Amino acid sequence: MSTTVVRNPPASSANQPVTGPDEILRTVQSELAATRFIDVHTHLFMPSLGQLGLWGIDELITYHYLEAELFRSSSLKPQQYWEMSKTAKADAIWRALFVENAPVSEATRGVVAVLSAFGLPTSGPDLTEARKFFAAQKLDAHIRRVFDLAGVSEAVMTNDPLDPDEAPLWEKGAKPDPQFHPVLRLDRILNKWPDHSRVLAAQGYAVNDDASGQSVAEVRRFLAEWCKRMRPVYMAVSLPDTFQFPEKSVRARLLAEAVIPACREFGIPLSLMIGVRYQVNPELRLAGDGVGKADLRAVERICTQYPDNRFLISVLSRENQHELCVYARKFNNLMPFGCWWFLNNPSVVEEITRERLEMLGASFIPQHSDARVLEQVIYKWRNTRRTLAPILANSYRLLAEDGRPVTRTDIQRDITRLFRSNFEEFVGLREAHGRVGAA
Ligand code: RAT
Ligand code: ZN
Repeated sequence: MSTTVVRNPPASSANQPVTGPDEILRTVQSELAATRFIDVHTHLFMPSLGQLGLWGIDELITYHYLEAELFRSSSLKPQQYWEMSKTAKADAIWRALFVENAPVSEATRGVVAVLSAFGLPTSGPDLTEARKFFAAQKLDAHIRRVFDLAGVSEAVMTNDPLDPDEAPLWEKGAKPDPQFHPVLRLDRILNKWPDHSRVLAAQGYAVNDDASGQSVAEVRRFLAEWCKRMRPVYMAVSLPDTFQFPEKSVRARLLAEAVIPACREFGIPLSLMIGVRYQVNPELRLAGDGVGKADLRAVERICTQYPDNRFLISVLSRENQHELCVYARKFNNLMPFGCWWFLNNPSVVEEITRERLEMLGASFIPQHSDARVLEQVIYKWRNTRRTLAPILANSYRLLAEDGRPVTRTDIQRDITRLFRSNFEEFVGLREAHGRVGAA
């Protein structure tokens, strides 16, 4: 698999100025289409992690983004919904959001785009045909086809060493896959220490409820063992809008004395996804989280205090985006990435990406898919390309108007940087991890 799927014109024409807004837009569109992206944060799993990976029509329709929308357009109560089978849930969502209403929201439109990509009916009364199609797919070939349709070469996973369904698969030696990169996810340890310290203790680590004594050293030992087992490209945690650093808390102590030093030892970044208000409506389960504006001085302190560490940062609140750009201008160990979850709508992505380009040039990672269900990468990356093409084209138009004509080579280099090499370099993907085969 190569970085680009369509060969570009000969070098001579690639270095000619691209003139006029229409030609600039067309060149940006063709380079976006030709570049295979790295999806830097997903909830997808490589096939050797067995049943953990979600795919197919029923998973697509019962995505938690759609579950949240169901309760706005149906009289079904969450309690009734949770008691239903997966197919009955999908049928209820299909009826409420796709048959009784036009699917105009971002998440519903995404399902339509996926069905259409596979030539399946997009406005049928039920899901019979789609179910038949997905039941006939063989996973390995299906993954390759989906990645081709999405224009991605690799997806970065979210791997939880304390998930009782996932950990044993790694312990047995899950077969690595060049299309998927592991990430050591730390939410259970950092956000729910009392519950999970007991799990660590049961595994033989000398930890206790208040993280005193040998606890911190033992967490570090746990992280080192998992880094050797998983070879993650980074460690990651999602954090509430109330996140502070430093502070007197188990989380801050574990971050400062175990996680950040372990990242340094293994030469990998730490990803902080900040701004979730957990379980604002617990009845909605996974769909029940909200958003809050965070105090990004915590990020400032982290970047200042640990200049030898690298931090991938995504913030959930729209109100925090400008500040994040300002911090990225101050600290080159901070890499802003993605427009996640409630931000992943064209109106918001447009605003954030324009701001980032204006303040940071091409030195950021514009988007990740956050896909939970394999086929979602098709619509999420299609939407990203569609939303970003005019924004990038506009930057080149302004540049040309100001006296510096742009070439296809300029455009190609920026797009490669934004969607591949900023990530590869920041995490050291092709060096320490030796996963060259993937792209
Ligand atoms: O976007 C999502 O699916 C959220 O539920 C979260 O998973 C978020 O992306 C996260 O990684 O915490
Ligand atoms: Zn996520």
